[in-house]
Amino acid sequence: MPGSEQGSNSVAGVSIGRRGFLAAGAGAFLCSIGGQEILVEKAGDAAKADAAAARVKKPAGAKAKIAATAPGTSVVDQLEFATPKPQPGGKVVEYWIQATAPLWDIVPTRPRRDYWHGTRIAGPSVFRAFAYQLMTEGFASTAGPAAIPGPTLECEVGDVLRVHVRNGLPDKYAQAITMHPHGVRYTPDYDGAYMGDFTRAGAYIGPGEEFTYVWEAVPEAVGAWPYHDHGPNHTLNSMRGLFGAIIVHPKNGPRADVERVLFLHSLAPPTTALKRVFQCINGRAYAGNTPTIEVKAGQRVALHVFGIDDAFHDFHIHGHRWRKDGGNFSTDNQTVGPAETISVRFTEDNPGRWLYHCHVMSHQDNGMAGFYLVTP
Ligand SMILES: [Cu+2]
Repeated sequence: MPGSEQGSNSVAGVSIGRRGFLAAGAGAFLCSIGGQEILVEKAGDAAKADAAAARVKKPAGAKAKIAATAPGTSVVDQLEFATPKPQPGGKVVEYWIQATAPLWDIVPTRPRRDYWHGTRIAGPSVFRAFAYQLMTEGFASTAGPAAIPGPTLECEVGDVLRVHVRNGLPDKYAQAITMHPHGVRYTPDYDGAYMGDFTRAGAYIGPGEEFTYVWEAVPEAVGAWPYHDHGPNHTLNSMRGLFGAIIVHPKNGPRADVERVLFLHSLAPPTTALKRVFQCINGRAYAGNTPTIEVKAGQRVALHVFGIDDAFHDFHIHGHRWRKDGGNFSTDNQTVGPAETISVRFTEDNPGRWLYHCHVMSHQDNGMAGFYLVTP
């Protein structure tokens, strides 16, 4: 019963009728693109959403000011903002990142295999993802694969993140994209959220265009946060891979010896045009395909776990426990909702091969699981 756990009478915040509700139960979702609503409910509908997104033109006010004639315009739309600078002792941390559209294998082992249950997984498992790719300075060349999740952006309190984003989507998938951060401080220019007539410069990066976001690592931003596309087609694009992590470290603070980001999300037929839903960790499904985390006894471990679809997941790791939210009580199974992060921290003391997985049964059985290996 793939995807049946996603039943809801509201998809992407929009109420839909009974027919839509039933479709949503099968993993559908509603994209609102340039005022047009598209229910992406079956394989191939993503192409319709892409075509609609390609027709969304750059709003007139996008380059500088919001058009004063836009209905509902407000004084807030005419505000101008200074570009943030690092705090004394802080630095500018720069990244160059390109959005592109790689073919992505959800179950790359051959034969496709679930190494937890020791079973074969029937194919196919390759789909057209959208992903952020790390580039070298000035977009000179690629610095890593286009991957799910995208590059992890790291800095310390007092720093400023300067993130240069290029829309490198191939012509067939050409449409505006953005990068919207959580957690860090930003002005409306660097929000990266498309808003029709009220769109600012960083909220519409057209095909072939570049934009530089400038975000502040304020003290309250310590922790791990997601970033994701928030352009005209953000629902579909976030579901198919345009997301990644930001980690803000305390200034000169102690760091974990092993730090990993784990994104919990589904890849369902409306997104992938594949036959079935895969429940994924970092774009892969089933232990042996999902990240295998290797740790030594005595190391300080930080696992940042994100929900990044429209379901609630939880994170369970065998043989371990941690303080929930840094409080007085321990847990070994913690819930994580959409665009929420939990940071699981402990000092490793239990060698062996362990499972980690979402404890929603239909998720764990459809691939949301992995191995955690501790050497003495
Ligand atoms: Cu789950």
